[in-house]
Amino acid sequence: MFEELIEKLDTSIRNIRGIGKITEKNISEPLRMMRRALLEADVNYKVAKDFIQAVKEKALGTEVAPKVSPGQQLVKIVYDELTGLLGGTNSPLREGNIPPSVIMVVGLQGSGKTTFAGKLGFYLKKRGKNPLLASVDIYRPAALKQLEITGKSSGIPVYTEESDDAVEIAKRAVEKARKESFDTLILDTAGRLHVDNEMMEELKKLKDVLKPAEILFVADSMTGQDAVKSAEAFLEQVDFTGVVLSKMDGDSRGGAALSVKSVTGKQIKFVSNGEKPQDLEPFYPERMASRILGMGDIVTFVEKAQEAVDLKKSERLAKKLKRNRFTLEDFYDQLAQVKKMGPIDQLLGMIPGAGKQIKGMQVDEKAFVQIEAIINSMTIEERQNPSIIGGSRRKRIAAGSGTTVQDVNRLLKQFKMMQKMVKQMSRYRSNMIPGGIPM
Ligand SMILES: Nc1nc2c(ncn2[C@@H]2O[C@H](COP(=O)(O)OP(=O)(O)OP(=O)(O)O)[C@@H](O)[C@H]2O)c(=O)[nH]1
Ligand SMILES: [Mg+2]
Repeated sequence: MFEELIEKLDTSIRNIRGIGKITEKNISEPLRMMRRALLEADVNYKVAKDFIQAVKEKALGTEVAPKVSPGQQLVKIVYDELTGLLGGTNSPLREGNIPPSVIMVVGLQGSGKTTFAGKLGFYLKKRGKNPLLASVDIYRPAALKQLEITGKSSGIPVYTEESDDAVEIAKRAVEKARKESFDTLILDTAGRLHVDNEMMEELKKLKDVLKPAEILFVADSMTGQDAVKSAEAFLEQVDFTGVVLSKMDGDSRGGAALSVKSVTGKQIKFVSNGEKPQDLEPFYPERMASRILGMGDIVTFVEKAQEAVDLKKSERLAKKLKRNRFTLEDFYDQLAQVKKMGPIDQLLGMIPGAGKQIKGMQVDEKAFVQIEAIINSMTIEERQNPSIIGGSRRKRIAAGSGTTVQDVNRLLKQFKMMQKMVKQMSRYRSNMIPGGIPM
């Protein structure tokens, strides 16, 4: 599923990952490649264009979080946009107030309606529901037989009736469902080669009479952009509530599917990817985006770093580091941020070369409170320029913070160590990690 898109996007994603700094110039070529990959994978032209534009604007308007490389940040932005394009979050099936909930299945001829109706029955039954299938395809006698076979292989009862009035059949199917305590009625409708008035009128009538909880439009993903066009036509006429992408197991380019949500505004609810009853998946935009980009790990990493670190403070710190002005206040801020991120030793492990230098420096809860008290007892001048803190000042600070001179000494020593380390790290890391150092 989406194989071709995944393959096409792979190179441009790798290029994006390698970006050293997010500037208009740096990102324009990789984004152009990405746009081309989307178009080649059959994504609607306007959708691709808007997508790239949105990524670009976000990229230029977002600060890169510390500990995250600009490339990783950009991948995260692409992921977020893609998730949005696919519908944001999973949208479960709606249920009606009074059973049975009616689910109408609509779409062009051969799009996969009958197959999907059977699979949906199977899916619901596995989740403890008690569905009934019915066909209102009055135009092809073979259609009833087909649904009966489908129902049998899925283990779902089927209501059929030979009549030339679709609405009457549907009413009686609802009646049967109600009487026999089926909680869901899946109604398979007739397809046409092209959207025509007679067909739409019939669907509208069914909709008025049945008040379905869901009208699912089955889009044959093999037909590419045509599926998107017919979706638009159906939307205008019957205003369906959700989309099913069928035949996603085929060698379709899949890109059309990416456009459906954005063109119709309706959520993709299921992906149908085979002919067996179990070949049906509920659609999860986030998981799909992750699969398409193959980048789930980076996304989680960037999210974690963004949550934990105060961007503004890190930015200020980065500036200070450039001017070699790392003060005790910054020291305190950094400790506070590090604490927010989780167990210290785990974090130290993530900083190459840093672990050994800070070893022995205890940052437990109590020590932290003490450090705060000591720093609070200093004058602004002392915090910004600790070298002026001689013996008598140390005594005063110890007394003011309820600690001992030894405690103050230890803190000043730790600070000096940190300052030295920061200087070293900023020398070889500040170019790689815009926004600051990891601690
Ligand atoms: N590979 C694959 N084939 C599918 C899938 N869904 C349906 N098909 C096949 O596509 C063909 C048409 O499927 P149907 O379910 O009969 O389509 P329909 O929309 O009910 O067709 P009409 O009732 O004639 O409008 C059949 O040969 C199905 O086996 C799918 O997800 N994957
Ligand atoms: Mg059918």
